Amino acid sequence: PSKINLKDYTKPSFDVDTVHLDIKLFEDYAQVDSTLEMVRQTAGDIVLFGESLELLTITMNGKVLTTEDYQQEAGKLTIYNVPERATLDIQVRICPQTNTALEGLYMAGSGDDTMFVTQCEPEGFRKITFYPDRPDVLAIFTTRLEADKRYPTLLANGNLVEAGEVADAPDRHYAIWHDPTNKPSYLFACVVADLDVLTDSYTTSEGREVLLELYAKSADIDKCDVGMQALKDAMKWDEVNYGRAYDLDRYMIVAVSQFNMGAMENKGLNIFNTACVLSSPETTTDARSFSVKAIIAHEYFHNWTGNRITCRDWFQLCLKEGFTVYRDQSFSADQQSSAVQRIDDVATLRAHQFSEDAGPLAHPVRPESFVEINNFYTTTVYEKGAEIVRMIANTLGPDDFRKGTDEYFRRYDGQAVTVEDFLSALSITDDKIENFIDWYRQPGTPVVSGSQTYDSTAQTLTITLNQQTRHVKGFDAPKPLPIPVATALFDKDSGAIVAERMLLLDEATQTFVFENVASEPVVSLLRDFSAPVQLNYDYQDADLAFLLKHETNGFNRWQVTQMLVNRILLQGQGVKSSPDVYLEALAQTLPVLSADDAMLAARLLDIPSAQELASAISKDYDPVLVKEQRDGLYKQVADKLKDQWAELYNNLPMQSYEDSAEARGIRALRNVVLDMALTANVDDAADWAKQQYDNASCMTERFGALKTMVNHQLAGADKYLADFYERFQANDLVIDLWFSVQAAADDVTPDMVKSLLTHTDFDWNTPNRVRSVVSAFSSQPTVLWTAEGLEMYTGVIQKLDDANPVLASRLLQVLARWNTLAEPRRQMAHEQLVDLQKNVSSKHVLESLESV
Ligand code: BAL
Ligand code: ZN
Repeated sequence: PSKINLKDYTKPSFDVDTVHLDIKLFEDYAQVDSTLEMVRQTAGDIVLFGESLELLTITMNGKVLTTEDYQQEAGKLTIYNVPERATLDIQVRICPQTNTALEGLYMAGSGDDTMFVTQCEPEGFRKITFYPDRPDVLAIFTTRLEADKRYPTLLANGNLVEAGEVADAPDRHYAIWHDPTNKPSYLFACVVADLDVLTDSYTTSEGREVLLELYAKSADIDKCDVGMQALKDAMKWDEVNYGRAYDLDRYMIVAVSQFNMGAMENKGLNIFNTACVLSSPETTTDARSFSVKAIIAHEYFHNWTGNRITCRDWFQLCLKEGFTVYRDQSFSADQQSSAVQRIDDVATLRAHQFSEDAGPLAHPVRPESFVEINNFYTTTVYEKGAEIVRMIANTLGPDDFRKGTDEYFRRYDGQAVTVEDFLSALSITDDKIENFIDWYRQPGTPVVSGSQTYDSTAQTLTITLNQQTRHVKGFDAPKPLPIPVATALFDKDSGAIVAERMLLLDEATQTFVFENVASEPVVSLLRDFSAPVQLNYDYQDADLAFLLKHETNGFNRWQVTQMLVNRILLQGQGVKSSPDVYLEALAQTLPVLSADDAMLAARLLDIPSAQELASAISKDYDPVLVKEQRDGLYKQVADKLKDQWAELYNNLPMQSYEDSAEARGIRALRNVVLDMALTANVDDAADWAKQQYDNASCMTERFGALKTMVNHQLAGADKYLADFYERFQANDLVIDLWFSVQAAADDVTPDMVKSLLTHTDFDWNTPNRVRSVVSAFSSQPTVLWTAEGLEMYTGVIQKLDDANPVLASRLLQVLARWNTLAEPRRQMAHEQLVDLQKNVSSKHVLESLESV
């Protein structure tokens, strides 16, 4: 497949002023008539994109075009000899009913329970009609939808202009929507369905009364309150923190059960995966419910960072995603403990993005070429992109960052822009910000190493830091990046901070001198994870234990435990630590912390999963050894505190459900303590699990208990699994949990997964269900990286390659680390991937296999 390069970007020859779409849905096809008013911008032909379309007619300025006037090849339709202005009328036929790729307009559901929805980002609109489907072509859309009346809900972007019956067709009706904002085609959306709606309203800081609507199936409408509240919170938050108010009279969200992504920010009409919008205490875990709020906020924030200011081309995807993730992370940090939010964001980054950056699919936050842009909706673009914005925000400080973002919105509102434009606006108070561009261009995670010397005569502490980034094949030799290293010096006697500075490491090696330091301090570096780097500092275990005790915020304490764990399990910086210091420090910290901040206590007990630990291993990765060591340390923690688990568990009693940070913390810690107690073989812990399940007030408690029973293979776990299934049979999202807990079980086998894949409730057409088995299974590397495990996994990819290549390629990315495996697994994995390569044809999957 051919590559598209950033350096080849050229402006479109024609702009589109207005688009009129008329989409008529019939039993087994849809007809799409469009009228485009086009205006020449530069010399050249009109180039329209179109895939899986049957072209019926095309006219220009009233004249029917023939193949003399245009050429159609490889997803493109080129029209020659176009005057300055052209009105194009295009009629196509499409088949949403057989569209299993879930891009463009597709039918979701089955039998009597179907609906039609769209997903156009990044290049789905070209599956609806021929169009200059690129983000730098902005137009005003008017959409007419026509369908059978058994689909009473007809929605499109913007405002409803008209609705009524179709003349001479008593079973059919229509609606016309007009979106007054200029938008790229990837933000187009429509929905044809039979849905209930939860309605609310919000008055913006500018005095606009906005109708808020959340559409879901009638059985799910009682699970929409959390999402609605989150939307109102997000609207307010963006006004307060960025001065951004909503700009239309209506904001709609639609819940869809078959969706490739989490959600989509279409202008005024967000479409959400049900998993990312529905929430109720009985059916949704706290973690999921919290992420529902974050995703609602994320999509809402896109209205300014993505929709009103959009991307010039898809290489700039991080422009909207990195900034919007940073915004949703900041919003979430205001909804709970900011330390816990930072822990979760950094844990995700380290587990997934560092791994991606260390493997063959490493790419810059702004890639320079791609075959299939869908393959670049990655943690690098999103999460590392957010870290860059965070570094800039921290470098500028809140006031100057706000000046910079105000300038960005002022300068580029209504435009399609680049990362350079973003940096240029943010630089108005500090031109060094433009140096952050190299973070967008260079792949690989920098490693920052360092050491200190103390001069007691001069009373100076000198810290020497250096940075190194691996040279990723196909890219220029890496350059030093500007790396902000938040640093504090702690007095060894008092435990107090004696100096605090943000060091900017922007050369390969640099020294930083602290004056007037009365005695050699303990240095805390990279506080709050001030840059997305790996840190190797010349610590003694005792320094880390000291920091665990004295660090001033929860994030930094967690970071210290992670360093200790890494030194125990991965010999960080060549140091092999004994677990004693870590175990002792935990034993001292936990009892106090569990009473003060249960959520943080739960996080401190986190030992990274075997999968996460593997992401730090670049060579001769042995999944069995990593799991043994990881489980071994987990058992040591459990045993060390064995006498305390009962008291801790009993001090966290189950109460009636409450959605407060404190209540969520207690539930999280109780689940961790339960698992620890079972690991330590505490008497009665099996009964606690059963009682917790039976008396649960919410899904966090019930599912926590079930998961523990399954993972510890408790007698009776099967009975509880069966009960769980019975109770929640009607709820797809809970049945996804039921599948996932089995597919991710500690004792899972490829055969068990195969039997889940053939269960009557398994459905290849529902990405959530596929992920609930396949992605869950991939969290068990010791089984995944076996001949049978890989055969099963690659079989899934092969099966999905044609039907849903976006999903297939996403699932395949888990296997990218095959080349770090120790032999003989490496060879075996290589052979299976070579076989897979021969049996797939989508450019999505082929691009993800390029390094094989
Ligand atoms: N734009 C795709 C979904 C999201 O990142 O919001
Ligand atoms: Zn986004």
